[in-house]
Amino acid sequence: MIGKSPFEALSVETLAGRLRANGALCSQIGKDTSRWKVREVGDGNLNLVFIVEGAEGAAVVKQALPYVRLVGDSWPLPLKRSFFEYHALTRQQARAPDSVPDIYHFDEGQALIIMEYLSPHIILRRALIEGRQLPNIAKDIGLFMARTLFRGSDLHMATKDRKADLALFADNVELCDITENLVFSDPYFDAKMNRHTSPQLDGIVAELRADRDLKVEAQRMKHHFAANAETLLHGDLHSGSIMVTDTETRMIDPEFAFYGPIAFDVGMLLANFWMAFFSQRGHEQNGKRDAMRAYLLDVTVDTWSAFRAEFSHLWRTERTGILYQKSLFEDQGDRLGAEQALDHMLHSIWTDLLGFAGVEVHRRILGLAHNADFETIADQDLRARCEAKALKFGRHLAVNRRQIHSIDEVNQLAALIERESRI
Ligand code: SR1
Ligand code: MG
Repeated sequence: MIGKSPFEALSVETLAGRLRANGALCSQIGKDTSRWKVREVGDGNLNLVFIVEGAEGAAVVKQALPYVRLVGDSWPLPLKRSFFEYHALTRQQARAPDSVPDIYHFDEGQALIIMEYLSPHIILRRALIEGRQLPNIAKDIGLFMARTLFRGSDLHMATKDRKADLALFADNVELCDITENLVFSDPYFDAKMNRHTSPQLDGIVAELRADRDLKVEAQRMKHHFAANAETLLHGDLHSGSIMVTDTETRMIDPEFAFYGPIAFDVGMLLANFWMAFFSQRGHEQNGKRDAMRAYLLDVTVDTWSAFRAEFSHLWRTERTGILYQKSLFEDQGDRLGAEQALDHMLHSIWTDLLGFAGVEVHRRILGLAHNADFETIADQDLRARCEAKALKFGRHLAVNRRQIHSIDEVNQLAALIERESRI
């Protein structure tokens, strides 16, 4: 029985005994523990994730560990990340209904969240590696980002509530620290936990680390991330944090939730589509991936377009916070003034998301936490060629972001680099 007892990690063997009296779980899956089947399926970098099936249904039990699972107990990490994940999920559910799993139970002491088992959903990253084209992801993710990022900001919230939330999530220090180091700094020097495909990428890695313009831009992005508490971010919105079927899309795992710049989530997400694009060459043995590559570029266009359209709609209909008050614009008959301010805002988001996307691409190839898109390419030379192209692309985004004016321009560049044979 779990209650106020000290934290103890669950295991496949102990879960049923420890959660048998949990009413929320029993009401989802049935009380008869002799019928419970427990599997540990966590393949992320940090936590335990169990699927528990009973006579009447199934649920997911997610538990934080007091250390980074990927590295081991030499890297302690506080259990309170589960608290931030729970609170982020409840806010995302309210701001973008049906976009996250339903939550059945939260136990702060055991750092444990019991939530909806999403089935037959699979992780989006896996689907993209398999070459599956999901028709709804661009619209669903674009809407999710616009709704959560707009409604968690001073554009919409009562400022008292936003400040309370800002204070609440400000304590997610250790997870921010991971992002601050792993995303913005480690890739650009010889940090201890870095790794890359070697020796194939050694030359490019040395070039990037000696690239002053790139280092300066990466630090400007870090500064922007750390100093702009604009909205409640998901904080780790990559294709491994999204579950899909052909018709449904759900965002999971917001344990990195934090008040930061709107462009961060959008840039991280788009970077993962661009990495999926550059990795396709490595998965081509299952058939030609030209159509998949075209699909992925279309997804970036459609995601950005869905985000912009919904953000603009919310700007016009739900701008109830302290920023750009209607009393200064629409109420004075100055609708164009509000539109002008919206254009400025979308332009800043655009420029910044390119910077965040550039560094995200770099850290997934040069830092500690790689992604399966590249990692599952068994042929090291082929993998290195895909990665080298992505690195070049990422550098262009980070350094030249102010001179890039449309997503079509970005995608033309991606297609050009992808076709280059001498890399
Ligand atoms: C040590 S944690 C490494 C990465 O895993 C998470 O999913 C985040 O992306 C983090 O940066
Ligand atoms: Mg995660």
